[in-house]
Amino acid sequence: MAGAHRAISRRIRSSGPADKRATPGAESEPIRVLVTGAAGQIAYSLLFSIAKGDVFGKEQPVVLLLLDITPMLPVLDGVVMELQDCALPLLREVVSTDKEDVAFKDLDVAILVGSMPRRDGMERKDLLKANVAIFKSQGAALEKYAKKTVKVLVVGNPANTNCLIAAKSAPSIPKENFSCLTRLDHNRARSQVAMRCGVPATQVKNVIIWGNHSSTQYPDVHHCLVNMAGGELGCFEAVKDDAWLKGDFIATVQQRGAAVIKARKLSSAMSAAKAICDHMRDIWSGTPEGEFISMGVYSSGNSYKVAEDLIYSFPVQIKDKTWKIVDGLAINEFSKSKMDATAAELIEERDTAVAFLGV
Ligand code: NAX
Repeated sequence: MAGAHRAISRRIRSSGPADKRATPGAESEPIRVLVTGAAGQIAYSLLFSIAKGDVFGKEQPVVLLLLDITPMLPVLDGVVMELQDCALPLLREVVSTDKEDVAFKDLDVAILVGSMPRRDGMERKDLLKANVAIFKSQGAALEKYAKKTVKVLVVGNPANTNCLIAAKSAPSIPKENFSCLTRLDHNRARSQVAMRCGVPATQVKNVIIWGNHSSTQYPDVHHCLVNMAGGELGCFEAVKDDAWLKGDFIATVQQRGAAVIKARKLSSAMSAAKAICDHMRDIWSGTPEGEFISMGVYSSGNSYKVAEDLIYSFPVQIKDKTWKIVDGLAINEFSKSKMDATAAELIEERDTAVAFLGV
């Protein structure tokens, strides 16, 4: 019976010497990577990529810490067995637990996927309240147990506000170490443009997701470049359909999550896991020269007049594990109004969430 399952942490070590033979040069210290919601569907798509070196590099050993709630521990056991059965050279240890003090200990990276899902009949406020409690507790655990250099990526929805609450609950960890996932929206926008132009997604760069990871987000292609017909074209010139770019394209990206749920009867998981890998790989190794990507980061000090003290998605470049918002991009009236609308939603969400903090 799931509820009667022991709420303990379990450690499974992979064999050391054979691993070293299989991976020449893999002598560096393993990094400790936490994934929460580890028994869920996104984690199921994500863990293999992390464990095989797609995120932190092919020579970086990892210890995986897997956190889920107590009733999910038996499911987590199955995930651990599968990770073992992959026989991966970089995976040095797997720890599965329902305890925050075990899961958050000495972390280099925290990927916070688990959150309270919306249930039928649940008010938005009640959902926010439940998630404030989770991310306040996990922020406090980061503060108490993780390394101060830990990089924290929040995926669980509402991702921006959950990230803000976690950061506020970990005052001794730099705010710059926190970010939330809007890379899935970014990849969706990139792919939509690529399909329209008949080129691979790699030929499209510098789309921007502004604001909240919600249907108010603004996918902006005014600075996007498409490599086609032997040169680099601005997106509007490449697509040759302004009405689509200003209408259906934006709506498609904003509502893509709902469209996937309608078709699959489950929310995005494979594409979410891929986006998490892209996001964390870029934090770890940097963004390509001349390119920017989207992620939710602290708005304080931004040059776009977005309100302070929000986790808002901006175009960023990353070097030496440090992100910087890309400044000075021209913003027209069309863009400004959409950036303001998504900021207004985030302000309201933040104010409601912060009111719950003291409760
Ligand atoms: P699942 O319901 O499959 O898995 C979530 C897991 O989290 C469950 O195993 C659950 O037991 C666990 N969990 C719940 N509370 C927890 C807690 N306090 N500590 C640790 N684990 C806990 O959901 P899945 O499809 O994996 O989605 C996870 C989250 O990602 C959801 O909140 C979802 O809305 C969000 N998403 C965010 C995206 C983004 O771009 N920011 C895109 C994909 C996804 O929709």
